Amino acid sequence: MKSRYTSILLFILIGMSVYSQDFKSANPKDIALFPVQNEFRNTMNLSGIWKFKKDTLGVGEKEGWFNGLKDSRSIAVPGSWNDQFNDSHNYLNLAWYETKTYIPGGWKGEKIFIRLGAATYAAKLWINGVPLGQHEGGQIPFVFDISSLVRWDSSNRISIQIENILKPDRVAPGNVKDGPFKSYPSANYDFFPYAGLNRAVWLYTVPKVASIKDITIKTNFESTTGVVELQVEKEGKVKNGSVVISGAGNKIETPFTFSGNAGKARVEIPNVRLWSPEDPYLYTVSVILGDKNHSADRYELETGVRTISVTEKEILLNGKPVYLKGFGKHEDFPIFGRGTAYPVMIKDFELMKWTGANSFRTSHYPYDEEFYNMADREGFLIVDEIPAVGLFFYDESANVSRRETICKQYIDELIARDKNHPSVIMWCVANEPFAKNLGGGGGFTGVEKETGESDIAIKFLGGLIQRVKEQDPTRLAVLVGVMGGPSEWAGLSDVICINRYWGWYTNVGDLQDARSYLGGEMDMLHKKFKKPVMLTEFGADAIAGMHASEDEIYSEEYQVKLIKMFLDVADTKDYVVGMHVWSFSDFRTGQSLMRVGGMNLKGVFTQDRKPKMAAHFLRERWQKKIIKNK
Ligand code: BDP
Repeated sequence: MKSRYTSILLFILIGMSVYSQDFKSANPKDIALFPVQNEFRNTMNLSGIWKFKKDTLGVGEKEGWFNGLKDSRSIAVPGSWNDQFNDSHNYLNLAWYETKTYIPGGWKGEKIFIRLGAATYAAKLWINGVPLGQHEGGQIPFVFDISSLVRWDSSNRISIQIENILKPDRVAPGNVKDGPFKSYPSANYDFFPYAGLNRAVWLYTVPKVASIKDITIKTNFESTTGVVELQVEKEGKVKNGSVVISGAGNKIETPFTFSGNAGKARVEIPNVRLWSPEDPYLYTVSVILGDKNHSADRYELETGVRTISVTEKEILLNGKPVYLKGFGKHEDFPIFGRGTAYPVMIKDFELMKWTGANSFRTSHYPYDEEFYNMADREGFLIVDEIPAVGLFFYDESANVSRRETICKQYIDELIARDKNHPSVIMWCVANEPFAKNLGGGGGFTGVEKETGESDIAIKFLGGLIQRVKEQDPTRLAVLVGVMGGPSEWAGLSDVICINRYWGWYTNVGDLQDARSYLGGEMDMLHKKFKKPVMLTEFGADAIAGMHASEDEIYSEEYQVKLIKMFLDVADTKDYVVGMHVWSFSDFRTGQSLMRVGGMNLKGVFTQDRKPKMAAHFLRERWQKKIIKNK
């Protein structure tokens, strides 16, 4: 009897493993090159109206919903599903998306890929009913080769199963027992866990015989000569290639040969025009595979020549001190949720420029690729953050190491995707990793040491910083420390990045005391680590239209006064390299007594981008200087 059960169990287990093997995991390297249209490559953007169905009972996979969604409703892609309907705001469980498309006949003989810009949080993908791949991580693209599954004589069904179930062993985590943010839904972070196909889905081709897989560009300059070093990865039997860099009156062609699948080129640009916020000049870099007359593939991108480095007190852009003025942001807007909405993006850049800002942090996850293209063109400096918010270490070790594995995957994906953007100057590996006992601030309390929490955290966070540096030594690697957290964690960062809420969560309403705590703490951190300090968050909630003649929290006046106090204190410290106000605009959160109407109201603009008094104040203040006068 026993052996019969054992064999049934074995059978089920084998069945399960065979089944799960059908779904390949996405390879971070495959997202390196954004789909482009040129004489060798084709693209098709599948944005539009798709079919959608919630799978509340979790039966879709068993019932074969990938063979065609029945009784579905319509949904816009891209866009979070939560606010497109009247009954799904808090729904985070399984749901299915489906669309159908013909593939152009001209694509025959090419390699065909599907790229999902962001499926939040985890997705499984079927093409024409055949299981293809899966991906975990809600704000980073992933790619699969679909060439062998394409039908040419009928339309092709694309089925995607998505869920955003909040779990402690995910990143960002949710449903954490005793987590810091008590809200519904129970995310371990302070923004709404919007779910679904939040960015566009693309089909695209690359040439089958030989193609460019990846391009990594590193820039430098010596006197007036720019130095561009390229690493090119390819597939196929082509032996040589060339790179053409054009811009600022130059067109420089440099041939190179491959050793295996890797090729390298070094290009010198005379009288280089360096990239900076004041002059965000972009060169066009065109990589060609094969000979000029028999080329096999081509990929073109725009990039800037610039360097970034750090001293004890400064961030240097092209060897000159630069001061970061700007915001922590969110991708958030009514109805679309976290879905890409380019008019909103354009408006955000317009408003950031209007305030005189020159930078922003992609808190708390990577944004849509167009944000980075815009920042390159408009001269904004980006702190590019992986979706590692709400991390904690006082947990079962299996959960901690699962979160660590996912963070490493995010780093690989983010660097693969964003490494050629001159606007990206820092990689941020975590926002506010929590210690069990906040309140240390100046350093470890005995408790983290006793419980081993400090060792685990240092290994975890230090490992992430290290991974970034191995992959990209040309930029800064940072993490953002939480108020009251051990300073040793924040100290792992190239720039001491801290979020501080003196005058709001602590010393609420009392800006006098807040001022002295803030100044004292910044001095202590700089003295301890001998690194520049940046305030990555500070701010106060303000209800647009609420006014008060005396210091009263939630009034627009108090928000202005608090922001002014922070900026005034920072101006007296020669080691402060940047001030990012939290937040650019009001944004949706889970529901809690702290969040009236499920909104965080720390925006200096409202959610629909109307300026509060604080936005006018910043415009007055920031328009005055871009580079810190030393
Ligand atoms: C910090 C977080 C940010 C929150 C902010 C706040 O980094 O995501 O929205 O504080 O409380 O804890 O407003």
